[in-house]
Amino acid sequence: VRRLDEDTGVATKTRSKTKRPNMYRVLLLNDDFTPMEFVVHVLEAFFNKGREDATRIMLHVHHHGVGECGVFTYEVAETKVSQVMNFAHQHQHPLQCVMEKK
Ligand code: NFA
Repeated sequence: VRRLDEDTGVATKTRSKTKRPNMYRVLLLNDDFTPMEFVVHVLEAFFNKGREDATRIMLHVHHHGVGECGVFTYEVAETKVSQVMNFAHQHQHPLQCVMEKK
């Protein structure tokens, strides 16, 4: 958008301020050891999923190897990944959580 500075008389082309942020998918990866119920709990506790949705996503990961938990801005996605990785490690489960740019 062109803007004219009334004092200096300088016209400048500035960026329109509504810039959409880059978005990141947060993914869970399948493994052979993490209990299904633990994965459902993670989806409920950290991704605000209801029991039905959480179970559907867990089974998708179990059968396809990877599945989406949500889409977030960089900082939020990073926080989710850290929270899940810390929680899984605390419970001695090998569950992996990663993020990827959309
Ligand atoms: N595959 C795991 C099992 O059979 C369950 C699981 C699902 C693990 C989704 C990780 C992610 N116990």
